[in-house]
Formats: sequence, C-alpha cells, structure tokens
Amino acid sequence: MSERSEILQRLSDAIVELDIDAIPRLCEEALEAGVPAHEAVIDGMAKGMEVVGQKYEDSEYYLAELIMAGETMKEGMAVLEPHLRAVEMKSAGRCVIGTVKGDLHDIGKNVFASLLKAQNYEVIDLGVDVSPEQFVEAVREHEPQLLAMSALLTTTMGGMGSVIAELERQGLRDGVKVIVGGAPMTQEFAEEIGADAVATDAVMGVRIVSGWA
Ligand code: B1M
Repeated sequence: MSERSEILQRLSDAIVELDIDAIPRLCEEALEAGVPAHEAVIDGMAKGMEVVGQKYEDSEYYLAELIMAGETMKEGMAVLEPHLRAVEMKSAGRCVIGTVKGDLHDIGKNVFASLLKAQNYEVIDLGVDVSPEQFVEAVREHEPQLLAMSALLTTTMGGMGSVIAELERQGLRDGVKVIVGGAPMTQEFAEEIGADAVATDAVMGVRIVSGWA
C-alpha cells in the first residue's frame, strides 16, 4: 500500500472507530504527506462515514454512534477546510446553499460550500432544514447565479422539487442555475424535478458549476 493510500485508510478507520482525539493529528499528517485536502475528505473521512452508515444499517451502530461520527468528521474538517484549495478551476459568482426541509445532515453540504468558497464564490449558507419558502426568499433577496440544495434522506429529497416549482411559479427560475447534491441523488431524479445538474460528490459538483461560470 502506498503512503497516500495508507493515510487515507487511517483517516477512514479513525472515523469508523469514532476516534475524535486522533482525527486532527491524522489530518495534519495527511497534509504534511502532500495529500490534497479534498482527497483527505472524500477518499479518507467520507469513506469511513460509508462504513459507519453500513454499521448503522446492520444495527451494529446506533444513533449515538452516528452523532459521534458526525462530530469526529467535523473535527477533521476544522483542520482541512483552510486547505481546500486544490481543485483547479476558474469561476466566481454568488451561491445560495442549504439542506432541504426535514433534513439535518450538513457535512456534505459544508464540504461543497467550502470548495465553492475556495473557488472565490460568495456563499450564502442557509443551514439545514431549509423550507421551500426560505430558499425562494433567499433567491429573491440575493439574486444568486447558483442555487445549491443538499439532501441525504430519501424522505426529504422530494422537497427539492417543491423549491424549483415555487421558483417557477414566482418567475425566478430562469435567473438561477440549480444543482442538487447528496448521496441519494440520481440523474433521473434531477431531470424529473427540473434541476440543471446533479452531483453525488462535492468535487464533481464544483467541476460542474465551474463549467457554467
Ligand atoms: Co444520518 N442517515 N440520519 N445522521 N447519516 C444517513 C444519511 C443514512 C444513509 C445512514 C444509513 O442508514 N445507512 C440514513 C439515510 C437513509 C435513507 O434516507 N435512505 C440516515 C438516517 C436514517 C438518519 C436518521 C433518520 C436516523 C434516526 O434518527 N433514526 C436521522 C435523520 C435526522 C434528520 O436529518 N432529520 C439521521 C441523523 C444523523 C446525524 C444527525 C446523527 C448525523 C449527521 C450529522 C451532520 O450532518 N451534522 C448522521 C450521519 C453522520 C449519517 C452518515 C453516517 C454520514 C453522513 C455524512 O456526513 N457523510 C450517513 C451514512 C452515509 O452517508 N453513508 C447517514 C460524509 C459526507 C462528506 O458525505 O453527506 O454524503 P455526504 O456528502 C457527500 C456527497 O453526498 C456530496 O458531497 C459530499 C462529499 O463528496 N454532497 C453534495 C452532499 N451534498 C451536496 C450538495 C451538492 C453537491 C454535492 O451540491 C448542492
């Protein structure tokens, strides 16, 4: 195993083991070894999150472990976020972003927002559990070029369609590009709700929107 893949594996393992004390040091080690920050997030810590999710499905982990895994990943993000500058792209514009109503998952959204900021986007983050009315109001107020919505639950992703329908109803849809993201997204879903693009990982998402700039 190369040094890089060994470090990525250790990052993933630390998330699975909920090792909140070790994660900042491991992130520092990854950076020192020349691993780009976005790779440490996506190919390291987020891989561990997939294992955590699987353990939760297998009833090996419970809600307490999900919470702890989220906290552990946030500790790692605190170290890596200032270094999320590795994706080379031109761009700039304004983006309104949020996690849809009923959904409290924000780690992936925050990764996407950090990467956008690193590309000189002005990011207006509405947080989690954002209602269609709040999204539409923010689009009216801030007139962004980009609206980015995140959802991790299959039960909440439908809310994205309500936002787009409301933008259309209020005559705001043509002025903004819409990208939807999160693990349960599919191209078919994005087409069905009338989104301009879909991303199941944050780097992919930033590449897509950079192409629009
Ligand atoms: Co929850 N949870 N969770 N959870 N949680 C999942 C999503 C789940 C898949 C676990 C499982 O069962 N395997 C499952 C959803 C099942 C489903 O809908 N089919 C689930 C469940 C069921 C739940 C609860 C219902 C549990 C309960 O209460 N019984 C509950 C719901 C609460 C709510 O939202 N109303 C719940 C709660 C939580 C915590 C709060 C404890 C915590 C979140 C903490 C937080 O976000 N602050 C949590 C966690 C940590 C997870 C897992 C383990 C990890 C998610 C994560 O942060 N991954 C997750 C299992 C999994 O994902 N395998 C799970 C790391 C992150 C970097 O990845 O968020 O996928 P991700 O983001 C990626 C891409 O998706 C993409 O880029 C990121 C990086 O590449 N991306 C975008 C995301 N948004 C984007 C937007 C873009 C572009 C790309 O543009 C707009």
